[in-house]
Amino acid sequence: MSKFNIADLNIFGGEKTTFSSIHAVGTPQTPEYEQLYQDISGIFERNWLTNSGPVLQAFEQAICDYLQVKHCIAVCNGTMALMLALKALELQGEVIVPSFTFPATVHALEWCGLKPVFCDVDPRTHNLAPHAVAEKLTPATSAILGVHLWGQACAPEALSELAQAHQLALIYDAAHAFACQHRGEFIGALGEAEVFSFHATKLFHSLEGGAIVTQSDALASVLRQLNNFGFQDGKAVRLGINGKMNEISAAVGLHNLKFIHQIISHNQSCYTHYQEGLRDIPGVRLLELTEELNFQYIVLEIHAEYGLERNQLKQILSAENILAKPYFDPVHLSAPYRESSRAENLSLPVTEKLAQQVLVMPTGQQMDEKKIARVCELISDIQDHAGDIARRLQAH
Ligand code: T4K
Repeated sequence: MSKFNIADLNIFGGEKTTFSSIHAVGTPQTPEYEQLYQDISGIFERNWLTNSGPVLQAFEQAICDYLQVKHCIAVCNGTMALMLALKALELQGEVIVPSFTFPATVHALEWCGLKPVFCDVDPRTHNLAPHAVAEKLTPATSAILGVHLWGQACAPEALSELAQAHQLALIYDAAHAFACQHRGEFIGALGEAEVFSFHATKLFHSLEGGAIVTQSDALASVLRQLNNFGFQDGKAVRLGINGKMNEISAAVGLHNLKFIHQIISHNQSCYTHYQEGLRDIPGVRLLELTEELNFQYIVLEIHAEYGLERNQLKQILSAENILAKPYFDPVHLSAPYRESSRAENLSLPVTEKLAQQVLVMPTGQQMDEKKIARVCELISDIQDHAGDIARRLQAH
């Protein structure tokens, strides 16, 4: 029997928080420093710090070997990787993209002079709904930019069929999907190109970083030029940019890759503990992850039956040092887009609803079975007293 008392909640002046230190979504995985320091001092001893150095080359090869892809072009971040992929494909006109994503997916299109056409998602997977994509096609459509949200493959069979039937390029923002599989194969070889983020908050990171992977020799060669000022043999042959990853980031990435199975297996067990702990709580849906994924995002939907709104729950948890995140605000409703022709009279009901419901929970090294049980018990106790809590929050 739980000894829960509303007055003990920190938000109402309770003296103790559930955790004495912060447990947040996105806390970086910490590598085993000693080995990493040796790798980094080697970089300074060689005095070769960037511009396709030996560590960068080893990192790219390691990614190719791991994902079983032909080419990997490592870059300074995932956003740059997206822009380079879009530029290399020489796209024009409109690109169909979800609005339920991190803004970088859509910003990359605008930075490349492309028009984002926002599309709704499937309420079950949170990924682009292929039937909705089909409805957005126009003669100006040049590509589909799918996002493997939360690491789940974004309907690749249906989107590939659509792309082929309409001669469209198909690219994937795989920022969440490093080491995730679809039908037994690593995500990385789908579409023309796939783009990863290796940002510090990702389960596999290089501090900042990203990569474009592709099976196409021709595309890889263009990408390598674009990523390095358009240079080929020291001469600018294209309008390139500087998207290069430095040696230290590559060393961190190479180092972290050694621990990837350990990290994923821990995250998978965290997911299972959340699954067990949240199973019987009315109004809480844990996004079901059915394939071999990296389990870096524990995604809850808070429905009306819970008795409190998602933001209220977030606020209460936050006061208990549990920093859950309400990813993502619909991009079409954000300042750069909402008053533009991109979002005029646009309604994306699933996206807009999910944006009110989704709450991503802390996972990774900082969490274990006991801590997750405490978090789930708290979410359950709050639900049991939702009416009283809502009244007190209003009076607060
Ligand atoms: N496409 C998609 C679908 C993406 O999700 C992203 C990035 C991209 C493209 C672009 O890739 P990059 O250009 O970023 O490589 C974070 C990340 O900054 C962002 O990379 C990521 N997606 C997004 C999902 O999460 P915010 O705005 O949530 O970051 P922030 O600073 O609020 O940090 C999140 C949490 O992590 C906080 O609770 C604090 C914690 N944290 C963060 C950092 C940086 C730490 O504990 N330590 C740290 O060093 O975007």
